[in-house]
Amino acid sequence: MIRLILSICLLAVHFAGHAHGFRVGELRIDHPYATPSRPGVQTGAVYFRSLDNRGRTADRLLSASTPVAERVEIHQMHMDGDIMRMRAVPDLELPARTAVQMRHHTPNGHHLMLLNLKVPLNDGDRFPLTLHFEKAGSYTVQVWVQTPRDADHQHQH
Ligand SMILES: [Cu+2]
Repeated sequence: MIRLILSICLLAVHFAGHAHGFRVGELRIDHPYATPSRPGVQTGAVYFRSLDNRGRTADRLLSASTPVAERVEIHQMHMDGDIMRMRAVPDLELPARTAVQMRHHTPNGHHLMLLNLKVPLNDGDRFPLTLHFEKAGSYTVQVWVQTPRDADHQHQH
């Protein structure tokens, strides 16, 4: 019974229309999406509209995993002169009462990098992604594959 209640809470998808979201304890994971992969390219990127910690204590995203890729890295954008680049970071701090930006290529923003894709990601696909949080534990979200409106950037490393 407890387990049933728990799964109903965790599965609460409370966004209508073209967005979806998940709650894990005090964390709100708003609209996880991935850009379609390009032919011959073995990497993909997952963004969230936001990752919001509404609790009074900080948490941390430690890692992530998905059946569609061999490995997932946490990446952060940074400016290198005039060029926006990305680097892998060991984890992502989620301060109390703070929404972390994980939108498409915001300066200093984060995203999750999918390395060695096992299948191509096509517009309209959905795939599971398991997030491992230090305090909130592990939680699986559904990622929507879609082309963002400002998709004129190339994803470069
Ligand atoms: Cu990246």
